[in-house]
Amino acid sequence: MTTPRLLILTGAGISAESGLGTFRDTDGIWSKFDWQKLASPEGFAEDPVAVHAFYNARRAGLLDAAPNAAHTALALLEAAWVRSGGEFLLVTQNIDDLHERAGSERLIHMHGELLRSRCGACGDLKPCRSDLSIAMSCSACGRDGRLRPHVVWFGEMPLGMDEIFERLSSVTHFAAIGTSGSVWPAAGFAAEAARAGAATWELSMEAGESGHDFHHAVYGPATQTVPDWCDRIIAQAFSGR
Ligand code: BJW
Repeated sequence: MTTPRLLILTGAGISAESGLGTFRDTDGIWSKFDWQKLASPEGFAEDPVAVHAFYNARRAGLLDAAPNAAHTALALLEAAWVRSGGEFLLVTQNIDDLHERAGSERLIHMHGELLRSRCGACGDLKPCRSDLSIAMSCSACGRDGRLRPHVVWFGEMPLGMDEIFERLSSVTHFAAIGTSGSVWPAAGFAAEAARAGAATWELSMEAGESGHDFHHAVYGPATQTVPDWCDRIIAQAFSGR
């Protein structure tokens, strides 16, 4: 019998009810801030002070936030899925740590992590829970002014792509939760999973840009839809085993 292999992709919508902003909703982050200035290597080169201020404010907001029922349901699903003999991977586009705080363990942050800094000169990664500034030096290489948030900006290569595409080539179940499907390469994951023969679900407030790649859709706030969906998917995947 085939081993059930589940890959879940999450986006900003799963953390919306924890008080963290989404990007492309009407009042989303990109309606108030210019991504070209704040989320691109060119923007950082031009005005690092503005970029640090943007991420420092979001880091402070994250430290005040807490995981919600959807994060918790995914952590419980992972534990149950693995205990039942299945393979599980959670890929998040989010730079927050709410999945970890809820208990998720098999997790890739494909767009990086807000609570880490990276040295643009030597690549050194460090935990980071307070403000970054251009006045700081790297404790590994000593260079001044090169620390940046460990996040993936437009035009940069997302993280963990080899493992993600390898897993997508053999998944049996795929779900995208709280993402608009407008940013690549994540926007292509559902089609990739469907090509591998997986059953695919979209859980969001409304159909995203890659809505046609999903076999099933569940619309509504993640804290309401995700816990129920987790119960259903595990019962379905392991029934009769
Ligand atoms: C709820 C809810 C609730 C609300 N419950 N749901 C032209 C064509 C195609 C591609 C390109 C192109 N030009 C450039 C590109 C590539 C580019 C790209 O995709 N651009 C598009 C915008 C066109 N991509 C890149 O540059 C990426 N790198 C890359 O492609 O490298 C080359 C490569 C080649 C081959 C293989 C691999 C790589 C890098 C992308 C980096 C994205 N960075 C950001 C910022 C990160 C740091 C930060 O947080 O500041 O990542 S942008 C932003 O968007 C952030 C997010 O992770 C990402 C996705 O957003 P997400 O999560 O989907 O949020 P929203 O707001 O869009 O959607 C929220 C959803 O939730 C909505 O649907 C709501 O309805 C729903 N929702 N409340 C459930 N309560």
